[in-house]
Amino acid sequence: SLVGFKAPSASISPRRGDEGKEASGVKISTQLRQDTDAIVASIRRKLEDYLGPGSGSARKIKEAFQDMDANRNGSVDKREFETAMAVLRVHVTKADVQLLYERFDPNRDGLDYHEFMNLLGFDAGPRASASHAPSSSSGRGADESKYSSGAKVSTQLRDDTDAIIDTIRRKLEDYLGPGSGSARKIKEAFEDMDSNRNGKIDKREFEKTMSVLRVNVSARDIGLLFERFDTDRNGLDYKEFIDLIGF
Ligand SMILES: [Ca+2]
Ligand SMILES: [Ca+2]
Ligand SMILES: [Ca+2]
Ligand SMILES: [Ca+2]
Repeated sequence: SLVGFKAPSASISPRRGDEGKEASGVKISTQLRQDTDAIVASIRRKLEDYLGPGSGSARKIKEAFQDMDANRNGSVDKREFETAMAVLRVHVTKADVQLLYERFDPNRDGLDYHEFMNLLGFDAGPRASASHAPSSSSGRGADESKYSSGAKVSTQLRDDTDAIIDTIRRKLEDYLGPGSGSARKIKEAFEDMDSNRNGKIDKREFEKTMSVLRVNVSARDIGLLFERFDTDRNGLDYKEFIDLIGF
């Protein structure tokens, strides 16, 4: 059920400029934006009302996404979306849903978590190479859905990196303090780590943060982490970072 997750209200950050571009980096027409802005705003508002005040954690939003994804295939299709809107008592027409999906589901395979975050107003940054990345549409198994990149990770690589990931998550939580799970804090942490502000965390930036967090990682560990999470080998973008820290 949708009952029980907290509102993302305090965590929803205003989009930055970049007219004509979605956070996903997909160009959309001004017309489509105008046609959907009102309903998007209404959905965000209703979600906040329904879920109550307070800042929502990324984990809770993930749970909400999983609730909406009734058949658990990793994406919210139009029918699942309509059901959720009915539960939330958001009045949307089929035409509205059509337009929303045109805007937020540019690859037409249902709203994945990243696209859902965009709809909610979390600017997850451009998907660095959506067109080159391994397609998540081609039969992503349920067991892989934890890694929203859809990339297959070898069991060996997983074993080699799980311990260090746990350490990093724990240290990051300690460092961020209360509310460390909020999407806003996580976004801020990402921006802090990305010291040259190019939208990606490279290995040097990552290493530097680990020393600030007093996480003892070897260059080999970092190599393995990037092998696992930076599947397109251009630095950790926000989405990959989210995968790493476990949301
Ligand atoms: Ca689904
Ligand atoms: Ca999609
Ligand atoms: Ca960077
Ligand atoms: Ca990357």
